[in-house]
Amino acid sequence: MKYQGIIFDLDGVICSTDEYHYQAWKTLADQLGIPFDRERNNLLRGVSRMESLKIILEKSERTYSEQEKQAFAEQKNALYRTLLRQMSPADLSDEVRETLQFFRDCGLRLAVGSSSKNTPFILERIGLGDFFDAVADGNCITHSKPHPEVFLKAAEMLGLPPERCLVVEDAHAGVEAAVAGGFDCASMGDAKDDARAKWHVNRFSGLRGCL
Ligand code: B16
Ligand code: MG
Repeated sequence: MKYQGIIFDLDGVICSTDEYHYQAWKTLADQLGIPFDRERNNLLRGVSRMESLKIILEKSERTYSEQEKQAFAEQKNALYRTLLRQMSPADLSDEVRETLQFFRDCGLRLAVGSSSKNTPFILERIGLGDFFDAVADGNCITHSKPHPEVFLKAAEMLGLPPERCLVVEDAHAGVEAAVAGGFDCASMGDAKDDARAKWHVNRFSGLRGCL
């Protein structure tokens, strides 16, 4: 088997917190009178919180101080975390749970590679707090996707070189990060047709065909 490990993006791959991100950013954008819709929300996939805010504020007619930007990001995150509290193990689909177990039974080492600083909280909510062999997230990196740092960190934590790991992503920024780090990438969801990915899957269970 070519791969000895798999590194999964979190939002949009393991679970769907993308809708909560959208609702929280939409509330902030409406309050500031900035146009924001689901199409624009797609640009925020995989990028950090402050980068996301920067993209939203590009459509603003005025500029904001660093202090105001920090306050906006904190406000968004507080609302986002309130929404995340609704999540429970029922938000992890049977398909994802069974496919993860299949990979584990194959002897693969499994990791999360996410830009989100809320990763530990989300994994806890969906009942995967202790499941992964390694978790690299927004709390342990200085460069967000499309920089490869988070995936390189995850591979290092797994004790594997990039060429032995498959990265699974739903964001173009994430596919770019994986390729830049020397990983094969399986893309799905919003990034499914990204030509830089080696594999293109319609659904999570389709990842079994990448081994
Ligand atoms: P937070 P992923 C990313 O997670 C999200 O896709 C992206 O929309 C979000 O801005 C980023 O996490 C930071 O999240 O505000 O929770 O730190 O897709 O890399 O798992
Ligand atoms: Mg994602």
